[in-house]
Amino acid sequence: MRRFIFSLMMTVLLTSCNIEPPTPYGPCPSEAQLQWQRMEMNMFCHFGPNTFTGLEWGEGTEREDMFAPTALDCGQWAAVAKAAGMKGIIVTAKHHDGFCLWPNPVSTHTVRESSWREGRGDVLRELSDACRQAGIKFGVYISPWDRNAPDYGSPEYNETFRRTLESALTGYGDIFEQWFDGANGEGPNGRRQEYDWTLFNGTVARLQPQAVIFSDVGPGCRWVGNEEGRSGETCWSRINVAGFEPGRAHSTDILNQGEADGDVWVPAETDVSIRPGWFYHDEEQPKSLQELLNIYYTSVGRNSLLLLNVPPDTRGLIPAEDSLRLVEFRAALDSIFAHDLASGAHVEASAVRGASYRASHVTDTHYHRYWAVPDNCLTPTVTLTFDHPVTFNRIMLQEYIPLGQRVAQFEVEVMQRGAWQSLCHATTIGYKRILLTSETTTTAVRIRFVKCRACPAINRIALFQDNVYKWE
Ligand code: FUL
Repeated sequence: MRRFIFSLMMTVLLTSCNIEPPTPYGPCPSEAQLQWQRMEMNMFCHFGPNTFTGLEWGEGTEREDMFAPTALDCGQWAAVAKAAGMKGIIVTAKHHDGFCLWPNPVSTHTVRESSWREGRGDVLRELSDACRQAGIKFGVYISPWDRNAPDYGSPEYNETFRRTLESALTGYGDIFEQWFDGANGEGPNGRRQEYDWTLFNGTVARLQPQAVIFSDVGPGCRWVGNEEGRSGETCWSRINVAGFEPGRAHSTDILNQGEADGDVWVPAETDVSIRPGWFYHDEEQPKSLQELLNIYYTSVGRNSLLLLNVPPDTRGLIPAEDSLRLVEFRAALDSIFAHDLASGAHVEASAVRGASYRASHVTDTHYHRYWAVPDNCLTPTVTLTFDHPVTFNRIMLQEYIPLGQRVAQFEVEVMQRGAWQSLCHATTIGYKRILLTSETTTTAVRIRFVKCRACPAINRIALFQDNVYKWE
């Protein structure tokens, strides 16, 4: 009898410890998309003939000798990116003018035809090596639109472009992101191209299976719909893609906000330049620290990845003004997010799925530990209580996105003079959401989930005091 009771107790104990995680809801990120999203901030480098001509869209007829950096040092680009806390660099290996920053064997408009380094230079080689040395990832922008390729506008060009991809995607190590621009203008013959996206995406998938493919409609990540650094206040990482293709995508509003019922996981990437142009122009200046912080809050803080363009100049170096601004930006982010005021809170929830999903997981920093509730519990609350009053003006929340995006609406309340008062409310969370609030002092914060598409799974709630960004 005693043995029976013992084994019964063991069974109960084991089942309570091994409660199944919530079932993934809808489309979910692939491992590569999850790793990509966790990078949060990457650097974009527009560099090529336009750097020297002052154009934004080169004609394709520029002499190769125009490309003449006097002191190219990709180690400096990587060092700047690293100091700014960027996890990867994406370079314009080929922009619309067709000029290739590497000796592409299927083109005669490349570094090889220039006198830079006696035609033996290769920017992709130098940058991929520098990234590897700095411990950051390397990605490429390769424009399908080509104003130089003689066969552009004919079926043969798709094969030329496939071989271009093949040459850039082999021999330079792992590529974390392939950036496809949807622009489709006229080529040197005045013709436009019918792009073979199945061939292009298939080539990337075959040669660099872990690469996240960017375009208006993914498949890896999508354009956020503007170049101002602004993701939607509501931002789903899902969209419907049937019937759309790069350059012929949804409205920019849909790209900006995603679709709650989207059939595929294609998270938003916010690409924006630190200067007015994408390429370096002498007369332009980098954005202010306040502008950069605003961009951070409206991109990383709204469930998207920030791809910040920092254009190298005619020397082939990132100008001092830009690198200093980035160091300031990093220092500001570090000071804002260094001290999580919620870390010592007592956390209680209206429901808990089981011991492995306890509420206190929201204040630890272990990515794969999260708070979850039973399947039928769509409107739970979680309360953080403090021994001493805390003062904060930023709230950060993270959903455990390996299980999909589940929260559609929530409210933040704070304890004021013995009663709960509403502080703010918002819609989606996704990978990361940062809410800006007025400065608030309280002994307890409660998050009330008002509408969830499936029981929420939350891996982080944090509070910060930002004394740098002046939010109106
Ligand atoms: C656009 C391009 O046309 C711009 O020149 C720039 O490269 C930007 C990132 O994407 O579609």
